[in-house]
Amino acid sequence: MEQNRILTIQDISCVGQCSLTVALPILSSMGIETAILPTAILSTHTGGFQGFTFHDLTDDMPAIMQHWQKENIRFRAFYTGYVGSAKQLQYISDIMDNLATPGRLIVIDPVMGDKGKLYVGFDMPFAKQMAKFCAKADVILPNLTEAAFMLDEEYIEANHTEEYIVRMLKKAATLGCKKVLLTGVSFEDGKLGVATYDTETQKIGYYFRERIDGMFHGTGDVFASAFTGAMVRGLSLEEAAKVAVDFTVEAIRQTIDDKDHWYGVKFEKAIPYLVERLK
Ligand code: PXL
Repeated sequence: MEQNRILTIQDISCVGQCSLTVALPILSSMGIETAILPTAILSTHTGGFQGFTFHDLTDDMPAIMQHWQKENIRFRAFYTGYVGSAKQLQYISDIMDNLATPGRLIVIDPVMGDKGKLYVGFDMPFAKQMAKFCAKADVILPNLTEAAFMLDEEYIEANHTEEYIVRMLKKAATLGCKKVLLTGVSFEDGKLGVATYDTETQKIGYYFRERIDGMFHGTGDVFASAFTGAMVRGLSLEEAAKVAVDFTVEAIRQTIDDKDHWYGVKFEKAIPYLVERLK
């Protein structure tokens, strides 16, 4: 059996253009066989819809892993996003240990908040568990909110100093991951981007684009999916970061004229750009 597939582990928000409904089409369009492990099923995401349903799938995870083990199913890469509980982190950790091909790649997006606040349903103890879980990663992709909660650091929205960003990158690396990619970095008005740090080469990199004003839900998942796909396709940390930033900007550009489209971005319209870019 060909084992060159990725497993992405995050929730299914049935409506709302985030998590698995974003990761699956993006990774597939990048030519990567993608298996999924849903952590929960929600009627919508939690970022603005009222009265969403939530069905937790934690207790399904051990049997799913056992079945995959029996069938000798393996994964060459793992990408985790929205995970609901510390218990799930333990199961996911077991899956990574038991079902990886040699040279596995692990990308952890420690999804738990944005704009200085945790999402509904997350708390400080979970942030600490997620911080521990990050030790397993080749690359972690926190935004500045998530980094601040995991590292007991101050959250600063904009006008960052280089000293602040470098401190966040280096402190995040002490969680035990090999590479760190911080999103939401801004050294000057009108520019927004990412910072990268590779512990092996000690190299720090930056990539910025013009800031597009507004709040765009789900862009973290769009970014993380394209980044992971680019890494799996063999791009370097910095190249994968650029592709993912540019794709996310393109998805936002496809959305800004539609004022009613508040719950996500129209990443589908940007997929041709991504496919072309990777040729
Ligand atoms: O985009 C991150 C995300 C994923 N899954 C669910 C969410 C959110 C952000 O709010 O609510 C269920």
